[in-house]
Amino acid sequence: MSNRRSEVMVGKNIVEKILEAHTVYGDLEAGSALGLKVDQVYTQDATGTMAWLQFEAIGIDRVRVPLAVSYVDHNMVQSNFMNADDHEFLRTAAAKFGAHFSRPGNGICHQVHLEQFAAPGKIALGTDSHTPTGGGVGMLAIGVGGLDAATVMAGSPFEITMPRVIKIHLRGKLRRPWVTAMDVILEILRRLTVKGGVGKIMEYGGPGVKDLAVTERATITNMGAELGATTSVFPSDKRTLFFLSAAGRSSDWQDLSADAGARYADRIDIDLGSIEPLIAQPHSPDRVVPIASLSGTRVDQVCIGSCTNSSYQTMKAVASVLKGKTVAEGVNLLVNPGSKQVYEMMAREGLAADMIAAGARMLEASCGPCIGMGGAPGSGQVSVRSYNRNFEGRSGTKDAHVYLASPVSCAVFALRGEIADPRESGVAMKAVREPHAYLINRSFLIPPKAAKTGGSGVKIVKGPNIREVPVKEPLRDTIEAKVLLKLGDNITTDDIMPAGSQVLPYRSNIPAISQFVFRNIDESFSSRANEAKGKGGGIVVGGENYGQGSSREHAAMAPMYLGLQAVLAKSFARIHRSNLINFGILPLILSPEDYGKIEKGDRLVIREVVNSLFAGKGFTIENLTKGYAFGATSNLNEREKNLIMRGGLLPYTKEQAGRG
Ligand code: MIC
Ligand code: SF4
Repeated sequence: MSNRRSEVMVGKNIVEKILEAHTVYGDLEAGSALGLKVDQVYTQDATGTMAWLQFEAIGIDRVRVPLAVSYVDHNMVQSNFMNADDHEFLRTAAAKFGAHFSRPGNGICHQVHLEQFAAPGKIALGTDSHTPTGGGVGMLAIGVGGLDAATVMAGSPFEITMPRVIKIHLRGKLRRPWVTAMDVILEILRRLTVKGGVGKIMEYGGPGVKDLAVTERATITNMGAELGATTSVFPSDKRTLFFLSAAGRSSDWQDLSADAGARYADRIDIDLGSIEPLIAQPHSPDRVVPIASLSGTRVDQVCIGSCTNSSYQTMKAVASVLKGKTVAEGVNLLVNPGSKQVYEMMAREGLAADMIAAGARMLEASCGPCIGMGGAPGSGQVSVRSYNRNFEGRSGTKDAHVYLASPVSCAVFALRGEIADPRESGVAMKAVREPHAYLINRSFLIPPKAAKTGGSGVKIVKGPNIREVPVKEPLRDTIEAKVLLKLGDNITTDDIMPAGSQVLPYRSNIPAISQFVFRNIDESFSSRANEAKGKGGGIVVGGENYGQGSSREHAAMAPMYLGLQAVLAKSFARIHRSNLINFGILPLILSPEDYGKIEKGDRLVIREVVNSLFAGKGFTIENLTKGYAFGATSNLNEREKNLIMRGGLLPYTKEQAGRG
């Protein structure tokens, strides 16, 4: 395969090194389509039921990647049979198809994966947007939709449009203990915003890297998802070796750093020593200000944990803040440790006891309040969380005010009952060091059966709420449809397809979950979409960065089920754009002027859709209601054009498999 970049004798960055070692086709020029061989794929239960149903629908009897893991961490409330049925489906599907199964209670996928499997130099895909957590050990870990994961597990290469690689150059040292890795990523979000990373991979480097432990690096790469970045990655160095040795996996280590003279599309400089304790205000992770500027704000709820801040060291630091004190009256403190391993260490060393004595409500090792699975704040309450997202309504309470801050800052707020600069709070904290050995207990990680015997004798168990994957008809040549909704910038997938304890149980049942599409923005959306379905279907109009946030393909699949034909937006977030294409919905880009003219209720017609798609000259759209025409473009590559033509990735993959 030709690789223009490698033919020129220049130093390589880490991203190029990893990608080059995995290239199946294409080249590393930014903007080119690149096919990659993937080492690891993991799923979580909220996206995983669909991913495994799709894998089953492709018709392959065993995964064709070196490592596949199916985690259960999101849908843990089990208020009826549905969640538990999904867990049983996932357990039996993993046994049948050759994946590890991480039992409910084992922890949040990203934290467990970091502890057990993430390795420098590898490429991993995960059906969750925070998969980049693995970048903390020097792995290129990318969040994708379930169908992309299913096709890769079935043996297809993973195709990406080569992103631009940005260097984040770190120098200096964090002013510990009150300034943490969480403050670093909040500072980057403050500077770059939630769309600052779209089309980019963030590669960390510089002398400041060695100041950060792997778990701190993982906090930064985890929340790099909020920049909209494809992924983020750190070098693999002595601290990586220390972490992997403590995790019992020193043989997974390799040295990985950028060559001298490596080139980057851009560079951002950060002096770790100048960062102060920061906080993101409602309702976006980039609304970041110094904590000091909000001092005195009353706090009703504090949540500590999630995949962003779940390491043993983090929990130990929090325990040392809480030890011997009592959570303020009127504050609810909830703690969800990231993994069983962390939780067991906390229990054995008395850290959990210190938290309980202080009044913390200890939750299980799962996503919990982060995704509105319990722990919703009261009406209009202020909740400060060490999590990664504070989108409106995501907590389960529409009018809650959710802030994001570091775990130790959160612990101080819980004691004080208000936001306070932790450095001036008078609260003491012990310095925490990385352990030389983690307590390794793999009892909740069921390995796949040997390839020889395979899963042939295993029966996959599907409860009554688990429904077939819906498939769209091939792309229409004339799309005439009504604008059902016109939205602003940065619409999240939580806006499109809400989560929370009411909705998540329907993740395996698209007809049922489709009733909740856009529910928090427009209660009548699904009924209006159903009505429009018989009359050509619907169109949604969005602003910049449409579909930011989660990887949930339900935000494309359920609208597709409701008859959505196209989304017209000023720009799209990466994973959601792929999900739209995978489910046959046309993502079209329109200019700010044309965006300004369209109104909800307008009837639009796009003629010669197929021709326009392949000719690459753009689409002409007529606004029948207002009587004018305008242009829109699609930036689909050849593969994407072909698969959207057939109605999406599932029909396309089946057709390819039939041919092969
Ligand atoms: C999230 O944090 O929004 C989730 C829930 O983990 C999602 C996945 C999902 O919707 O199931 C994500 O980040 O991709
Ligand atoms: Fe779970 Fe929250 Fe992490 Fe998503 S962001 S994987 S819901 S802990």
